Amino acid sequence: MKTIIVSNRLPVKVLQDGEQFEFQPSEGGLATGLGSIYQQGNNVWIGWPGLEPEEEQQPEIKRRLAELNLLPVFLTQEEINLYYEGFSNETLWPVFHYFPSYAHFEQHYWDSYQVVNEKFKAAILKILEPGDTLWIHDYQLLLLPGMIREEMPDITIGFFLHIPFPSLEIFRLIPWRTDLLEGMLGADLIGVHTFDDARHFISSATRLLPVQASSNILIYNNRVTAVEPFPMGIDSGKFEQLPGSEEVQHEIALLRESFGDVKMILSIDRLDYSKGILERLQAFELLLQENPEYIEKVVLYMIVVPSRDNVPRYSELHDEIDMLTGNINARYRTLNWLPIHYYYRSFPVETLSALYSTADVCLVSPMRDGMNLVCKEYVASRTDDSGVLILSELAGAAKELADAIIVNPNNIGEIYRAIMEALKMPLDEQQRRMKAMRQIVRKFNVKHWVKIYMDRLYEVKEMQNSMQTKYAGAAIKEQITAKYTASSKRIILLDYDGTLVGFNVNIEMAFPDEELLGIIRSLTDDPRNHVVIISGRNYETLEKWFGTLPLDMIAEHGVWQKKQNSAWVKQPGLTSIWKQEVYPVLETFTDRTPGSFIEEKSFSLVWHYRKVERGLGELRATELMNNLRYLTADKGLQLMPGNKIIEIKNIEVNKGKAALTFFEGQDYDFIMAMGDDHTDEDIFKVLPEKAVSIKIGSDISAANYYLNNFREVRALLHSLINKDAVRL
Ligand code: GDG
Repeated sequence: MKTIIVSNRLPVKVLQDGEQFEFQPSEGGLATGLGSIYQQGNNVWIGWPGLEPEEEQQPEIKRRLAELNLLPVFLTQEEINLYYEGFSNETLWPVFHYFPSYAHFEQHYWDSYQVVNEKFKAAILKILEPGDTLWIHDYQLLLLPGMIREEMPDITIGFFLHIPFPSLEIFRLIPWRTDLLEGMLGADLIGVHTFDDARHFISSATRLLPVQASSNILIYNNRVTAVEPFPMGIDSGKFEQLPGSEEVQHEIALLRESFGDVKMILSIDRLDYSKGILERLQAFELLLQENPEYIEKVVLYMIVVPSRDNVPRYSELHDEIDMLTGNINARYRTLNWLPIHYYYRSFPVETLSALYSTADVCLVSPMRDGMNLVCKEYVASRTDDSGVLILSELAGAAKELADAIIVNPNNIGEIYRAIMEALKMPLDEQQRRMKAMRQIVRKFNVKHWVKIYMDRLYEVKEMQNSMQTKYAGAAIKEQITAKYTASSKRIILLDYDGTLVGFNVNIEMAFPDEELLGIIRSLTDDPRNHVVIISGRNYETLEKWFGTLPLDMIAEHGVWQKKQNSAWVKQPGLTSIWKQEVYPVLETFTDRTPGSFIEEKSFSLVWHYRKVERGLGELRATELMNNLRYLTADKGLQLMPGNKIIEIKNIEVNKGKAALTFFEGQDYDFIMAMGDDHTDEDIFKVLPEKAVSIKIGSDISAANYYLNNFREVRALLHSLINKDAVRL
């Protein structure tokens, strides 16, 4: 059993010297965090090595990478253009970072994205074995979990999205949105950085696909996927220790010497429009403009790491940054002082560490950022607890680092005021805030992140196994039929809506058709069969539909019972006086929610929202539940959310309890119950072990088996009747 990490890029730096390749493991946060996993045993990391070698060079590269437990997926230049720079960076990246107007929706980008995801799939399938665990990373590979799931239905798949997940109204703009969601839902656990990302994913999944959600657990195609926030951390130990090293000490000394008393504001990002670099420059300019006393007293030390400069948007941004920086420097510089120290290149981590240690202020103001690790690295590096972090509220990290000065990155005036506040902040205040943030960064470090993610992934897998019910396929049907034919005293408990007939938007329209009546008649014709229809409907309806057949009935989940040839009787001791208080509450919700209506039964009230706009109905239902929770608790009432309904009923009323009354003094040798919603779960739970219980429409149940829909139920009932008839 091995673990396979998959990401677009392998964690290596390639040093190419003519025909020769040299590989160095990268020191990035993700690589460090996952190092403990992929470097062990026969575990492996699969990804693009970051170069396009000739075909004959590939085996050698493969061999060299294998020594580092890495397995390459080679991409052609065209694939890099269309899948990576195209669909990943010109379609997904802008949409996911709330820049939809920058997005290109190009069919050939999408085609290539699918082809490359398939390529990754092929590479994985070559080595994937039952029992293995896959952990797939990021937006370049959104389709991959679904593709693998199709081939290996039981394999454990984790997926982590490192960038934000946008709100539904933004996400739905993508022409291929449902394919992307389906791809992600192939995972068992979808990890994101923040609760908001999880919330947005859940709302997109439930609105764009027939996904059922119960809090953060989603059910799609009868499979459970959990969606949860796991805020990614950094290798905090490394950033705490680096400033102590000789090399970093030396660089710190050089920086102190050249800046002296001048305060340093640090800014480090990859070149990206999501990072808010231009707005940051404008805020710094405002500072100099409004407060000339800061001239020669403060510098902005700005590193922009080259990134994606083949994408036109990025090269434009590069030009704009160059220009604005040039303007500010030209306008404000003096003979001995340059306001912005701007570098368009990357530096060794030792230089970063020296800068983190020296900077009085770190200014991190992205327009959107999944997490942002730079701010955490700054915090971890401040071993004397001094320094001030200014952080955008739209970086995932702002959810954890509440002691930073939090700013809206679009509000240039606010960033400017935050810089002023930071420059003037007394040391004890700096230390109070930094200490609190350092504790968080240290505790939620990248190893912790990997651990809690992996632990949760296995928990989700266990949860799936414990909830899973077997599909009543051909072999199981055979067994059920064999039991049925071998028995002589049978009870068959049948729910109605969703079990014997399909779900109808009009509740009056779901009456039994001729085929169904034929099946029930054949069942009841057999003297060995005791058939019970056990429904939530009112007794008048059941009487109208089945009153003439030789069967027993339970209406309103157990309030009313009718044994063959006798009258309907009511469960004793029930009261409905509570309706006077609950009804008006339901009425207010009905008035506010077009399409909803109230159904009144003798001992229960039902609020229906099946005709309400999707999403609004669910929202109001949750609100209604919260509203009624206290009102119902002390009145012996139960609140039952069902399929597009909320039912309020006496707590003693329960299908399971009602079903048991048919077992008193009886000794059945064949017991079968079928039902589709969670009121039927009460029956499944009370039945003796030997009973055959079948859930309809979902494999997540206390029942032993499941079937997909009422047609399969009818087919099973048909085969019971027919098999038996043949034997007779
Ligand atoms: C994506 C998401 C999420 C920067 N300059 C140099 C250098 N760096 C290192 C930093 C830091 C990393 O690059 C940047 O990480 P961020 O998190 O800030 O940003 P993205 O690259 O956009 O990452 C982001 C992240 O994924 C993880 O899930 O936080 O939101 O966008 O570690 O130190 N490293 C070196 N020289 C440099 O000049 N050596």
